[in-house]
Amino acid sequence: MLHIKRTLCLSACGISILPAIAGTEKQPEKPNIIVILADDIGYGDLGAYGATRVKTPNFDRLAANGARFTNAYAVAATSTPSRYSLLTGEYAFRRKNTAVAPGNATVIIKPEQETLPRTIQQAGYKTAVVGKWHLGIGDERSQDWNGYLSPGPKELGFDYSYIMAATGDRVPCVFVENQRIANLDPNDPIEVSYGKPFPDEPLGRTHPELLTKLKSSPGQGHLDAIINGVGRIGYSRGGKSALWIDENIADSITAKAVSFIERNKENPFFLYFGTNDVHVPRVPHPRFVGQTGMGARGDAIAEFDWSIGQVIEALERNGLMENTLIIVTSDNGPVLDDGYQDGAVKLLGDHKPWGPLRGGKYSIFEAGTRVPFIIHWPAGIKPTRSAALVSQVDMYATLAALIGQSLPEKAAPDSFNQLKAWTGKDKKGRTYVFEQAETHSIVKGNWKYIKPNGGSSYWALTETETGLDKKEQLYDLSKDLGEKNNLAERNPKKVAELAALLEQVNKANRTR
Ligand code: NG6
Ligand code: CA
Repeated sequence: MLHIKRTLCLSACGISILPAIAGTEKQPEKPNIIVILADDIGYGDLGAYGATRVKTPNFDRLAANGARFTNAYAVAATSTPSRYSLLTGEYAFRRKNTAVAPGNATVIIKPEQETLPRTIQQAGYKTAVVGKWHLGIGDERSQDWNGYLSPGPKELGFDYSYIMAATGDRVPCVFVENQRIANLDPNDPIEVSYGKPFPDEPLGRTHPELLTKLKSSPGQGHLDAIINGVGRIGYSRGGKSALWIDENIADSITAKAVSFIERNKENPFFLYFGTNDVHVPRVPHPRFVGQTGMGARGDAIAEFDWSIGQVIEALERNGLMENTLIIVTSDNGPVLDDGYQDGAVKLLGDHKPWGPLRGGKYSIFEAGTRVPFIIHWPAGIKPTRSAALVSQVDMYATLAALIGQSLPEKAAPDSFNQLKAWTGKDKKGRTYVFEQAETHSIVKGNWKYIKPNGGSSYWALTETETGLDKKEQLYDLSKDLGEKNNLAERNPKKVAELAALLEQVNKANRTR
């Protein structure tokens, strides 16, 4: 019924129906688009990518019936730059203030910039962001946590928003719905500070006995405000009725994702759903606790899979599964201890969050940015497994092409249309992938080149080999996926070629 209605509307409204996807007879109507962006889920964390101890049946089902990529990359090894690149089609290093943002950051993507949601919106879609945002909100003059926070998602092209401003471990610990804090009592306003603490508010560092849900890891901060028995980064006071309960975050945001789908079943929609799982603090709902025997991190993966299942059910209930394109991927690679003693290290056992790759979150090695990436779209994509080189920076140009929306000249400066790779017609994908962590790297063909960095704060966290950060590195990923054998000295020509390419990307303001 719904399908017929929409097709009729598309023709009656004079909107051109999508061109047939190459090689298929079908003429799909405009697909709904859902991007499910996990937080800190690694290459090896999900069943379809080799995990066995944690069960991810919902993800695996989408993977089995869709396109599954083995060489897919987030642009950066941390959240803010990764998400910036996905939503703008621009490498984050080109812009200031795109490193991991504090909870009171002002809006990082400027309203005058072109964005993926706005381009999709212009094609007649209803657009929403639900869950983790981490791209700042408001500006210096107008960031009023007790009022309307603008600019924000609306000004960037999202019709509806229900967001966590930054991360689970950063204040303010509240949901912001359509740019106002949800459930805020005007008689108990919230105050937020990343400078001075509020006098008389107990802090993690002064009142460790109040850290009842999770203890912070020694030397890793998370000792400022205490919310829900968990120490956070940053200070806040008041706003009690609006504070989230960590155990319920997945339920709350998943419910909002589902109700957006329900509200928009009669028109094309774009849902950008950033889960809080499996970022710290990991406090999954009690119904997941103990499910994996791997502690909070494993149980949070199970919770993540449950969220996917809820989205699938909502689509099926409304007959929308066939023509909804669902992407599931992650913002950066995995980390075990990211600041709380939650058992992730102790209970890991033989689970390999990073799969066969080296490094993890924060790292320029493969596990920092190579992530699970699947696309499920029965109407347009046959089940395939692809080793094509794909990057989240291409989501903008590719989705625009998919829905027949031309890109404004200034839009998506580093984004290429990879529709053929997405649909399995092109086995190669990009000619190269650019990655950003504490330094930059390029993957091209079999080769991975890492630019020397000269020492940086994050390197110390991820690498212990002395001097590695000062050397050029070159790995043959076809033989050495674990990046153990630095071949730079033996292959000066390859090093020169890739170093030159990297510099070219660096110097240009765009690569498209
Ligand atoms: C780090 C935090 C870490 C996490 C990360 C952001 C410390 C010591 N560590 O600075 O806990 O919040 O930032 O993660 O504060 S991300 O996935 O959002 O990029
Ligand atoms: Ca992340």
